[in-house]
Amino acid sequence: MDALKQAMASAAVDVEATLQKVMESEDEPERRLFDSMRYAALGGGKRLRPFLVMQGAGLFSVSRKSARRAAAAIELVHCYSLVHDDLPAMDDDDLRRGKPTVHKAFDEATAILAGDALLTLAFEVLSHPDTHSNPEVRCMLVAALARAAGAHGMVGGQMIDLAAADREMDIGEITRLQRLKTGALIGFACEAGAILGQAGEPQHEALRGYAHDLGLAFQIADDLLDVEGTAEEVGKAVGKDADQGKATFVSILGPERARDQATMLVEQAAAHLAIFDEKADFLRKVAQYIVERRS
Ligand code: GRG
Repeated sequence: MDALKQAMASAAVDVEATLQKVMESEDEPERRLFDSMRYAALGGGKRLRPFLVMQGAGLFSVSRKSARRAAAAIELVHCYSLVHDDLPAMDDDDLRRGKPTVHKAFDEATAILAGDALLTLAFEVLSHPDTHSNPEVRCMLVAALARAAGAHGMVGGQMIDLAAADREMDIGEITRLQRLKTGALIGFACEAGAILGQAGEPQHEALRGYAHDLGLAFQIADDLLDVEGTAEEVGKAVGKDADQGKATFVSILGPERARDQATMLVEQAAAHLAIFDEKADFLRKVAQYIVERRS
């Protein structure tokens, strides 16, 4: 296994353990809710956002425990978004991370509650003193994640996406949609370490620039996988964008130009990290991995 994959696997193990701990079983009657939360959040996914948190935290000598908790919080929000996005009222998907979606394995009402509980648990985790000894830092983390996940970020992007279903969008509109829908959470993942490490503005600025380009490259790769990947590889239905007549980077630019654009964004992302030493090497490498991945 190469060093990047090893580091990603190690971050995934760390975050899995923290997720297990914060979702410990309850007795009946809430047990079903905890089962559905664990089903949604444990044992799957690339854990990319947690990896970004851990690597960002590594730039500022943040304790592994703090980084793990922030990483778990962002993964909880990500998992909630997947559960709700898969619901019949949204994307209506049966397969996620290679297994039946939460509303298929449980039921719709339970899936809604599981998403609600995962989202709120993220803020409980961040605001706990174990995440950081300084309450001001915890408050900054909570505010930044709330902004990234809410109407000014992911949920706002999802609304634009729904509203765009019946009309053409140009490349500028798609870029804005994706910056909110997937970019905002990736942005928080990249900056969380700087918040935990109480880094200076130039460091925040560099990580924001990196995250911006990384988020777009990630989305282009996701669009390409929807066209070129198989359900077996990606663990979810493919070909959905075309079936729904959705405008994407790939439908507008074509696969070749989209791939070129992603490669250019990866180079640009790495350039933002010039102010950091070799501690940022995995962040440089993961940008490349993101566009080459097959899942
Ligand atoms: C429903 C509130 C709400 C928001 C939904 C992010 C999102 C907004 C929906 C997810 C649906 C989706 C497929 C978005 C495209 C990009 C994306 C977030 C893919 C999934 O992320 P990965 O590839 O997934 O990191 P894993 O499973 O590896 O964690």
